[in-house]
Amino acid sequence: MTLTTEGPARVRMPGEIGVLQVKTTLLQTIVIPTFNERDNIETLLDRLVAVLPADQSEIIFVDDSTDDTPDVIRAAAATCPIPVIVHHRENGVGGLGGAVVAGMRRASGAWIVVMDADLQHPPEVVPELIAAGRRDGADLVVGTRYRGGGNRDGLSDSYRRLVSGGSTFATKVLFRNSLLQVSDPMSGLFAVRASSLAIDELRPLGYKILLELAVRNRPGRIVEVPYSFQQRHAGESKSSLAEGMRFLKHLAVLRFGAQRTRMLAFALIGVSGLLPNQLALWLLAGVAGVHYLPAAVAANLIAVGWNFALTDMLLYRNRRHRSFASRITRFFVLGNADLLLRIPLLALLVSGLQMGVLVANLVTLLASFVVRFLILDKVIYLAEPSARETA
Ligand SMILES: Nc1nc2c(ncn2[C@@H]2O[C@H](COP(=O)(O)OP(=O)(O)OP(=O)(O)O)[C@@H](O)[C@H]2O)c(=O)[nH]1
Ligand SMILES: [Mg+2]
Repeated sequence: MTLTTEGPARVRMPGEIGVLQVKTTLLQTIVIPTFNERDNIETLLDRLVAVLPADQSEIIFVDDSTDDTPDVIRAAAATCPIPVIVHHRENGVGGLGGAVVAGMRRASGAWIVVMDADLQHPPEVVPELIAAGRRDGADLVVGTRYRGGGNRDGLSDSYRRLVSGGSTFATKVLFRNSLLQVSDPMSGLFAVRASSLAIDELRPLGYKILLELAVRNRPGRIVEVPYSFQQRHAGESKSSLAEGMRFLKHLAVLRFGAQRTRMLAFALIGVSGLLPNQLALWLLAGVAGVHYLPAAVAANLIAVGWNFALTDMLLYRNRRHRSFASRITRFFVLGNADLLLRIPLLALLVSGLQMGVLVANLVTLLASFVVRFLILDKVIYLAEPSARETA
């Protein structure tokens, strides 16, 4: 094995302050995330073997499959001249991005190349990525479909092209500074110099690990290598609407931070609660003839129920450590205790400070919103102890 001089990955071990230098013994590690890709493995390995120096390379598959893909990889690895590691995960934490980071942690190459298993990323481009990085002294080499002869012909239909083009544009606008040198921030094909990686700073969420890396690690020099995005070789796409929602969340967390993103989502849920609130009030007071005060209290209860359902199912789905009964009780107490705060505050603003009723009402709603969010976020839906510092 050749000992390269290009520098090790930076890894911080649990409980350790500072950075541990991991020895890199190879030129390159190819990290390939797989989810049910059994029919692509053989061709993928054959094509990688044809272009990579076997004594300076390793291939790490990080697999979250529910089929026999890991067995297929192990069988192919037995005759593969390049060492192949299969890291199968039962929990699939962080999805594709989490898999890539898990692979990076085990890499011993001075360069880590990330690519898909379905041959949409031609294996023949891998040596070009490394050569460009070494030649230009780059920390990050991005395979691009949008520059210098690259293309995205493999995107199956115009809908996929539109989604891909739209998300590329939005991402470039949101992260203008970090992505100045990157024309294809959605790319899943890239090479990173291991010594420039700060793995512990990455918080992968879904597909867009390159974006995560470019924004949080702030690599020095970034260069691009054009390539032609191919049709999927075999098997099925795993991208879905849920993955699209995860991407939007990823963008928001990267841009605004995790807590402010939750606050924004909580505000949107709160605004959406106006609809059932007004509807219930109209039905009770307008149609059924109930007095407007009890009708307003009932409408408020319905809106709190609506807010609870959305908050519990969407916003804090991963933090439901308390029992359902405990969560719903606390949520309702908070949603109605709200009135205890708002009514005296309203009286103070209107009678004490001579503020207009509508403006004062808005102020109390905003104050209550912030207080309720903080109680929810810090008391009712407590983060796991280990996740608290980043929550
Ligand atoms: N380990 C792991 N790999 C995943 C996961 N989701 C997708 N992958 C892999 O990530 C790569 C990209 O996924 P694809 O389904 O091809 O996504 P895509 O390229 O956006 O979609 P298509 O263009 O339709 O192929 C493939 O190698 C998948 O097997 C996951 O949750 N865990
Ligand atoms: Mg694909």
